[in-house]
Amino acid sequence: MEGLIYNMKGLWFTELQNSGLKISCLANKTLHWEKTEFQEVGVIDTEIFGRMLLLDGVIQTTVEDEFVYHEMISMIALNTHPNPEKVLVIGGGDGGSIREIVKHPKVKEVTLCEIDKGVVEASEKYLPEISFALADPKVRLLIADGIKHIQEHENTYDIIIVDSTDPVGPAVGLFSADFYKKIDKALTAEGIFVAQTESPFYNRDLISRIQADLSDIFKVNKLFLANIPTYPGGLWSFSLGSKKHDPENVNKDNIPDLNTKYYSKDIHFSSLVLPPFVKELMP
Ligand code: SPD
Repeated sequence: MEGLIYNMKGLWFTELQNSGLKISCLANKTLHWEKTEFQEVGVIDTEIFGRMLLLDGVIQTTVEDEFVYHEMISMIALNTHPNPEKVLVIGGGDGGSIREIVKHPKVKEVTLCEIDKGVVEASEKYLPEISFALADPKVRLLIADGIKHIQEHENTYDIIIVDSTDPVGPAVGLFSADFYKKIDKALTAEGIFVAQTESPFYNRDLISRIQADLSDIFKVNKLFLANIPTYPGGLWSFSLGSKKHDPENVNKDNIPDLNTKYYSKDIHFSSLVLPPFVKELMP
């Protein structure tokens, strides 16, 4: 598998995080590898982060640090919308975001639209602690193209979450202004959109372009941050577009306790406080 190298010190997985940066993890074993119609899907067991999902040699999630990403991509929007009954996740075939979303008492139905069946199957088999909620009765699992799905579902979802890979190859379209306009149409009148939007250190142009696009479409546009050790630079960004509700104006007393390990009532607000070098990316 791409990135796995044996040397005298053992089996090391290395991700080329960008043209000048690599991260290496000591691996105990390769549990799964397959080439699907869309990408290379791998699961390895690592010394520090436990089992790790790789897509085209890029770390997607690990058993040890996944909670940060999955709680944050889900909880800020869920606790900002007054009645998040219908939620859509595009991508996210590992099921981690779904696990968080079904925790919310107001969610009635969550649709997962993942293009690659191989990601869902590998996650169900090797990452059960992340994927188990895919079997929840509130979940509707579609193996389909997310862009096509939102085009066919106007005024349908209260929250849309784009839990994508990096903006290369098949995911490029999920980071475009055209896509955000379609998201806007697929959302209901008080709808909220959240997407993972990469590193504020290494993807600065991308983040400022996304925020500018969102500010053209949505009444409220925000960026929030979380620390994810296996992603480039550790500090990670999420972008939010909202038709009405501002995550900064949420009443703290109304945030339910949903058994989270990173997200909390305080983190809800503090994650939206941007250091000056990130604030300057905002329009
Ligand atoms: N650099 C990797 C970014 C991956 C973001 N998506 C992760 C999907 C986890 N559900």
